[in-house]
Amino acid sequence: MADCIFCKIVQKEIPSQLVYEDEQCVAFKDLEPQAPVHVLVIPKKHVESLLALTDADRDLVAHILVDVVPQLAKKLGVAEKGFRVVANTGEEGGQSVKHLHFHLLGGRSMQWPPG
Ligand code: DGP
Repeated sequence: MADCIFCKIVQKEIPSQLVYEDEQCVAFKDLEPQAPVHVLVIPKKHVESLLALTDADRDLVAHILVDVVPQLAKKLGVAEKGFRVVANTGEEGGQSVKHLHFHLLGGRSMQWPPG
């Protein structure tokens, strides 16, 4: 999508610190890290949010959550102690970039409830 900053990251039109890439998704370091490990895992395809997913996206979401996130958590060294995956959705959910993304946060103890 033309004006989407994450689509531009996918297309390598703007730089990012990529930590993972395959045919369906990429992961890169968050520009404003909230934890020692903070990466964003996003589909290459533009999907606005969780609410915009359709039946056709089941394999894509499963790929991200079943295959990629656990593998990345291990690779980034947070699997053993634990980590958090967050998909902020919509205005009150705190979503600032309207391209579906899963925050993978780790390397410190997380608090609950979130702010
Ligand atoms: P959210 O607030 O859930 O929509 O998270 C968006 C995140 O994206 C936020 O933590 C900051 C990050 N971010 C925004 N723009 C860029 C960018 O250009 N590059 C990178 N690496 N991260 C970005």
